[in-house]
Amino acid sequence: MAALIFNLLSSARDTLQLLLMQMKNSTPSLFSSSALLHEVVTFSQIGDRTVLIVGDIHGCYDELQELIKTAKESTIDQELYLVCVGDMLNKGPKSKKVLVFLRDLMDRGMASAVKGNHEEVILKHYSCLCKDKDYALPRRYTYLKEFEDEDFAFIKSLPYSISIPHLNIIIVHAGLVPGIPLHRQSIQDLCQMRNVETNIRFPWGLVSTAHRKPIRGVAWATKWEGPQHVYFGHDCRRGLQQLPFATGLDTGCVYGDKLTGVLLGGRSGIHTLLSVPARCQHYAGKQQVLLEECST
Ligand SMILES: [Mn+2]
Repeated sequence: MAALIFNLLSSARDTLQLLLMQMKNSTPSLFSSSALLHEVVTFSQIGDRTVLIVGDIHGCYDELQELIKTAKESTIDQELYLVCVGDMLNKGPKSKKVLVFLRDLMDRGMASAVKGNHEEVILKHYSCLCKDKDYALPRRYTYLKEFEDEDFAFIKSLPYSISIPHLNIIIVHAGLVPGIPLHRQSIQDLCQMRNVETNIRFPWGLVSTAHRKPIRGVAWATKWEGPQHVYFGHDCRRGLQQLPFATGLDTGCVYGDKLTGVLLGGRSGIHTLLSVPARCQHYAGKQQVLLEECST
């Protein structure tokens, strides 16, 4: 009898979780735009190249090039495989250059990237532009006028998570809710969460809830127990986060702090953090004032 009740409760839990996921994923259309939500990058794709995982770039093209240069000097492998944790675009000065650079690398099998919440916002504006050619882009997004349809198609094609099994790692933009399998994570949580709250006790254990704002709960990475190590961005207020099974790489380059990456694997089996300083404060935060581009 006890087993029957447990099975019924488990079945109810699964149904409830599925419904919640479907509700979350179906609310805004911009969160259901990717045909391939979760990408797996295999050893045959990377080979013995060293992997460089880079935090939120936000159009800081010069710092990205500087970080890649530093990475190449730090490893015996001259060819890197670049992985971006999302929010490659927006806020900073050279989003189009970052996009063109990444697309070229990906075309040549030398990079992968996940979508961040800023890529989602870009797709939302693109959707408005498609529906209404007179749609007025907000001032912060007027730079999108120089984007072609194929640029937007490229952004749309990016997955929400990348798993690299031979390194036992997962890359997402914002986070993962502990205890929920990857394919059942909400797309919104993958792109936007910062905290997690373990707040509902069911007979089978505790259930966690994700929060966008770090007001309730704790940093999700402190509750993540693996087995895969997760590399993520999105949380520049907390800066570099180094937990046993998670590393937060958003160190606020666009706000004038630094661009951080981690160098992994390769022939030397390297595992080291790297960072380069921002050339200037490119973006002033909540005032939403785009500062003058660096003169250097
Ligand atoms: Mn973000």
